[in-house]
Amino acid sequence: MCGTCGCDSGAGEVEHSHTVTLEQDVLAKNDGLAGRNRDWLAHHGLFAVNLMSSPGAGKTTLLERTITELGGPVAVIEGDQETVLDADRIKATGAAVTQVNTGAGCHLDASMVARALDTLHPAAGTTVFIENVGNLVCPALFDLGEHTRAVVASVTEGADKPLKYPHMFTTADVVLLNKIDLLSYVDFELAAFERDVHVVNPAARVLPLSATRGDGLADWYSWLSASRPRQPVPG
Ligand SMILES: Nc1nc2c(ncn2[C@@H]2O[C@H](COP(=O)(O)OP(=O)(O)OP(=O)(O)O)[C@@H](O)[C@H]2O)c(=O)[nH]1
Ligand SMILES: [Mg+2]
Repeated sequence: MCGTCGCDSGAGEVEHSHTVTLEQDVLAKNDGLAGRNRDWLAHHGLFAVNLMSSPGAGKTTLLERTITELGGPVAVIEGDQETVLDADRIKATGAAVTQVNTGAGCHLDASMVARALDTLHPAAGTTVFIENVGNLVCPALFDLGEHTRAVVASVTEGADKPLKYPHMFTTADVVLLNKIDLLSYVDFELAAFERDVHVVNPAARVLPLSATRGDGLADWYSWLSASRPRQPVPG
């Protein structure tokens, strides 16, 4: 994975036949920085959600609609290899946004998120959505210090993804199955998808939805508010 796309090149990868293993120290260093982000977020009264998916599953579309309908202060960290296209879409909603371009890298890491938080400096009570780089592999390995992880899958990708990309689904708190407005046009077995998510992650919630048509979004908003950490009562 990382060895072929160039991210973390020279940062300690060991290649064994067809698999590439990130050395533990790269991940350990990231975990340390993620812990600092977690403390920083708690100290500033913020709620952070890491949104991950393959390219085009609908992360930005879901964010545009969520920002408009959820209410309350929202800030967004946009991760993409290149361009500010997604940041421009988020900016149009009125939410604060900063774009992180990873160049050859295929995931956000905790240090990138620390810098983005420093730029955004969201006010207490803000929900910080982190749109990770579209990729079902590497982002799963990198803790960003987020409170919760949402994986967006879509019916056009096929129902076999939980078993083929288990790391992504294993670390998810919620799996948002997007584009269900297209179910009648594609060969996608919803029951098999849900079963396989629970094979790799029995605790994950699966929420079918359509970011464009609006199905299931009330469940997503309820899930967000239930997952928000309770703010300490001042004094
Ligand atoms: N039919 C349908 N199309 C959708 C839905 N959600 C998103 N799309 C379309 O899917 C395409 C990709 O959506 P994006 O929101 O840009 O996807 P993304 O996950 O942010 O993509 P990357 O940032 O490139 O990884 C766009 O053409 C959207 O209009 C949905 O619920 N139904
Ligand atoms: Mg996007």
